[in-house]
Amino acid sequence: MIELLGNLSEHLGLPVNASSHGHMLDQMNGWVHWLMIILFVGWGIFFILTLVKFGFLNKEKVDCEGVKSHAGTYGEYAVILFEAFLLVGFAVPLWSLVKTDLPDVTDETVEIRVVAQQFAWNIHYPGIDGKFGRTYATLVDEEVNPIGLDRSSPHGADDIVTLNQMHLPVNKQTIIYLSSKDVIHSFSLPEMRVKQDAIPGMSTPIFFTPIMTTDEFLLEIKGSAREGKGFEIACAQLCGNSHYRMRGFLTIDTEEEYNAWLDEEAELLEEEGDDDDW
Ligand SMILES: [Cu+2]
Repeated sequence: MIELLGNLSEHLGLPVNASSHGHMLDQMNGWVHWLMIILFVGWGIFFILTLVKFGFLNKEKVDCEGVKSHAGTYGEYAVILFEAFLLVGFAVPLWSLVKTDLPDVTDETVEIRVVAQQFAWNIHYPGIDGKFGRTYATLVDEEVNPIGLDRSSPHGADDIVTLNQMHLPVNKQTIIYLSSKDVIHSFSLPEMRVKQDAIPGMSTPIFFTPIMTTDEFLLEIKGSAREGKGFEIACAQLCGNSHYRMRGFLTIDTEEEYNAWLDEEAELLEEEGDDDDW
């Protein structure tokens, strides 16, 4: 029953869901829409009844005593009960599940940092050692070091930093530590059902598990208006005059593809290092 009513979300034009928790949010969305449909139809009927009863048909019979029936009051109680049920029964447990109950970090967990700025996404990978190097505001150089990474700090030498390009392996728990360099942005992955404000001075953890690779996604959206366009990172918070072009790209790889990409990035880093020696 819960699932059946929640399936209304399939008809709401939502993006394809590509994360393990997404269907729960969609179901919740379905339930909220049922409540809204009931309220809309209920209030609409009430409005028309009122027009008929006290309006153009019955002008002479209108008295000044008002309504004596308690149906309206009971109706309001029913709505409050249903809203409380949605809030306590669904929304609060779901919020804790997808937002506050941080998963344990294991060897299998993918941890990355995302630093938003006007108007780009800097993606920071810990590299082979799995640990992030230190970053300092004083080292920030918009051309060569946008996040101020200290390559000489412990664990910093192998870190990988990309601009607007995020790769993740499929079916792996991902934790993103999100922050911002300037104003408030909002990190949004519509297909992953992830959206979180990026706030300067704060590191906000977000977590999800992708369940669909980019290749599978491209097959899934074939024939739709979205055809040919993979996952994107959108900024969902008006953050300045070029907010509209603050767009990143997310590729969900198979495990092998992901490791190959990491190797490639590590090689590029080495080549850059060689260049510096010259
Ligand atoms: Cu932004």
